[in-house]
Amino acid sequence: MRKSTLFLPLFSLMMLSGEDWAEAQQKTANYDESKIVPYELPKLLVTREGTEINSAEDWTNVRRPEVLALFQEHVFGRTPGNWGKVSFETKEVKKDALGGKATRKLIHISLPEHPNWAGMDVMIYQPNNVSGPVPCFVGPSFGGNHAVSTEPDVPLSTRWMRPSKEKGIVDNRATEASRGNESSRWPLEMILGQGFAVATYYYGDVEPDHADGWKEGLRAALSKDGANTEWKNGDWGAIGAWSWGLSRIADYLETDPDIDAQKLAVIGHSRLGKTSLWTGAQDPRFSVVISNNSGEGGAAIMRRNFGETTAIITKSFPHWFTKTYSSYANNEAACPIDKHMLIALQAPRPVYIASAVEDQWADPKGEFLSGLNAEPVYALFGKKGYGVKEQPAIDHPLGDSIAYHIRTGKHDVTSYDWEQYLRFAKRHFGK
Ligand code: GTR
Repeated sequence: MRKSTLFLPLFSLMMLSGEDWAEAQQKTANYDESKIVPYELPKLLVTREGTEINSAEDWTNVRRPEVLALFQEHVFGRTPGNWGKVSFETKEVKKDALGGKATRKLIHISLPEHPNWAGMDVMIYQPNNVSGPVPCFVGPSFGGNHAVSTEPDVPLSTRWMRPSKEKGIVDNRATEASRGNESSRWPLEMILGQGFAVATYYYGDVEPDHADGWKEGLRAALSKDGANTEWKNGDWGAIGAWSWGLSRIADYLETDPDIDAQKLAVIGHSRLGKTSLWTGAQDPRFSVVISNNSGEGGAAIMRRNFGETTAIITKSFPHWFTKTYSSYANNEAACPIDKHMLIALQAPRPVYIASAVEDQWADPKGEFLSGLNAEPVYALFGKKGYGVKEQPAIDHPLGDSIAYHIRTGKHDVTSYDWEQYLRFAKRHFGK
């Protein structure tokens, strides 16, 4: 009797999925600023050999490649370069979408040399009342194109989805009840109404988001041993793969005369906000970069043990990162990067970091601080950051080439967030 009561809770704890385990940690994590152990950030403007960087040119040619390599080696892994030809197939162009306000396109992207990967379905909405090529927000979705749009004729994704009763996911598959479940995060009419297009894909098209997901995704298809691969230190993780998907959308958009490919803004929320930052770091074609509540592994300073930590994230979601990253669990000081360097990798392009006050798990102050500490790199390009040293009041957006807000409410993407991103993108795209 005693034995089984002891055994059961232990067993159920062992059976928790990474998602559930992470959620359980939210209750016991540290949210007390005074308990943060003092730390020193790695120096942004000193090379590994100790040379000081004083010019934009030296940042671009010497230190930036070094910092990018550090993120590959220690955090996200290296994106392999062996995918070969990329093919685009236009599945649909619907000129009277959203009641005539938009054209909706569905483009299937695949790799003819890697047929084991089923490819990705990109959905684009562009405004009808605008002449000439338009700027475009590019971002992945958690639930598929049918979840972003409320239009009933968007094909339902048939791919694996994370379990969610309220999102209508049954046996890890979307159902009719899943339609539109992410539409509040993608206010299409508002975005298109301001002259922007939106291009999105389901992140699970590139890799299902669970520990073994890579076996059915792009990573196995590109590796020479397929699903028998052993991921070594420095090999890419799922965030790298999802980010690769965003770059393939940019490949397509460069061929689409309706889109101004000089004006692409990459955007992502939460784990997909980590993905958008890594995309901006690797792919300069994204000329504006937006991180919405990206938290640990994204914009938040990893040396602050506040909310989610390196130890927690690498235990619950080891597949997101390269293997090496987990060696910094409770050992952050040994890591040669911190997240101000991920923000600096976006320079001189404008970057927007957003937090939410009820999203303490993502460490809003840590998200703010990464932008603040990236400012010296922007300064080398004559670009301004926040213009303040302290986190602003709630719902008081600020900043120039590095911008920030902390809004009322919880972990989410809201119209308030989009209002700021639209204003920011317009300012920087000169609209
Ligand atoms: C949480 C995870 C966060 C964040 C979030 C999300 O469980 O701990 O790092 O990525 O998921 O993506 O919604």
